[in-house]
Amino acid sequence: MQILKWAAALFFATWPLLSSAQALSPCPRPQPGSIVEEPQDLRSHDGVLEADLTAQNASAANGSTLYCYTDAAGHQSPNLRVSPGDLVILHLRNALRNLSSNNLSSSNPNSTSAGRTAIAHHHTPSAGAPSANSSSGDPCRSGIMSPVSTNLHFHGLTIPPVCHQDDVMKTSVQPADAPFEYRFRIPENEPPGLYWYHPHIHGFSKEQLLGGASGALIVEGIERAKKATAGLPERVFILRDQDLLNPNAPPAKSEPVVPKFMVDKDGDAANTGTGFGKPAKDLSINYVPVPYPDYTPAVIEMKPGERQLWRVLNASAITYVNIELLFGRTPQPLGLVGMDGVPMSHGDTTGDAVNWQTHLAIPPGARVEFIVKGPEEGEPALLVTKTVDTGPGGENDPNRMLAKVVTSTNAPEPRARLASSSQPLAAANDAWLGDVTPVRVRRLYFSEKLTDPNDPTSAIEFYLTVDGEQPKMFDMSSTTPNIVAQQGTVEDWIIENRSGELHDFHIHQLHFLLLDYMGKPVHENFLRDTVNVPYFNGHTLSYPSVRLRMDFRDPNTVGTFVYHCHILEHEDKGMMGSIQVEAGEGPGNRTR
Ligand SMILES: [Cu+2]
Repeated sequence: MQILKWAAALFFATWPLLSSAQALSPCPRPQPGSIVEEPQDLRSHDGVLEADLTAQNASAANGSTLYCYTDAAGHQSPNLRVSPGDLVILHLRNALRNLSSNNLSSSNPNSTSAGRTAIAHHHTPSAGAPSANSSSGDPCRSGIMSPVSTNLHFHGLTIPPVCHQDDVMKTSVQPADAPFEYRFRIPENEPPGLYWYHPHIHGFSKEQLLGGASGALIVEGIERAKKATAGLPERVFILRDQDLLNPNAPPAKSEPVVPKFMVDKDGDAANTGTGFGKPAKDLSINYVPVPYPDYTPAVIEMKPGERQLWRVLNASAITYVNIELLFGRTPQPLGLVGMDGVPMSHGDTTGDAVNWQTHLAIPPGARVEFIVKGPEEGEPALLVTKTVDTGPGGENDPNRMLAKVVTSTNAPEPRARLASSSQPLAAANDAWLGDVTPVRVRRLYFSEKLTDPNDPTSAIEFYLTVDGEQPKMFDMSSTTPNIVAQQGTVEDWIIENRSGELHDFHIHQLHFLLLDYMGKPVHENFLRDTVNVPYFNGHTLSYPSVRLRMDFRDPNTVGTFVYHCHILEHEDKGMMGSIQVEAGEGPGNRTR
């Protein structure tokens, strides 16, 4: 009997090989259909959150590279939970390995296949190509952008764009470097909500994010801004995209339409315009993959009829989502209370306002926080994403399931619960952004160009250009910012899309107010840090555009940072610009 047990143990330990390799991987991933577990919480104590984060990678069975962060206990991509005023100290260790057999096909942006183009990876042309063992010298000045380089961007936080805080232009940590210290203070006026961290290595952002290098950062206290959330259990759901697990499978027989398979200029499955067909990427929810073609849903457990706050981050590299919660076939009301880390809405002095929606579009990089009520026991419930029209040049983001919500009175309690009563959040000191007169209007535009206009298969370049300037791929080594602005001011930026695919504008360090969408005022009473700019269909008299009021009033915006398309293969291939915000003269402004 004992021998049998031993034999069985040995058998299951070594077979199938895939599972044992998975278990040893620093970035293990659950099987499709698994229960959605939430990231571990790392909380601040006595005003300090100090943690180790190790950037890791591993080869996946399908040949792609997995990336993750692990904390000191080995937990993957933990939630960083902080309060305004807290000091954050992170020791970032680079344990990335050069998995070069994969890099040839998936990680090397210099590959000429599938429309990839050569880009500058280094600030100083004199420095040689980095190897896995090379140290950069000073990580603050390195600027090395390679598949094994890493750094951290804290998406949405208004913290200074300087080394050891939130600089991504020069900061780069190599595998041979000592652990690199991030040390910054969460501003006292940082709005409570969902932010996130991810590497920002220009040229390799897409591969690292697709591999899973991302995690949530939560600024506590949303219940102080939104009374309806007080006392609610809260959940953190991170949607990521990844290379298809079953790239050669035909669409499921249940699909009502089987559109022709086409490839776009990035080499991804092209938008079919039908809502069906092979997606450009698979999606996962908290690392549980939901693979094409069957989209076996993950499982979210909750108690029947329970109200919860769901914090959802789209950490995808290139995939748009548009989520719905269906009971049977009926979309349920989702009580939106926060967008891109900022509680909605301006003018809600009582904290009672909840913005009820039946679907929530989340571009890559964006976040939504909303109240849901669980289904009754036995009631079929599905979290799905509906198709997003990315344009004739865009990727295919079809309709698909993400997770089924399974209720039972025995469902485990969520790990975190919001405080049941709290001091209301102090009103903002600054005037509402919509009421401030902009000092100027700038016009920028997204565009794309084939390197050989006569060869539709030639490499494509991506641009984000200040109108009047020559379109150029972003050059990390350039010391001249594309835009210079003054701290203490606000500006209006009109962002046009002159290309045939959807782009996703994002700027570091600040939030903006969407004023006009496609030329029409939208009267939004909340802020964003990421916004869609619809594609040009070739027929309208003017290009599709958004008008944004950009907020440079906070002294923490002083410095040089970037704005870019958050479709990361566009950013990696040049769709980025830099802005220098010069210190203002107002009282209380720090000097640098
Ligand atoms: Cu784009």
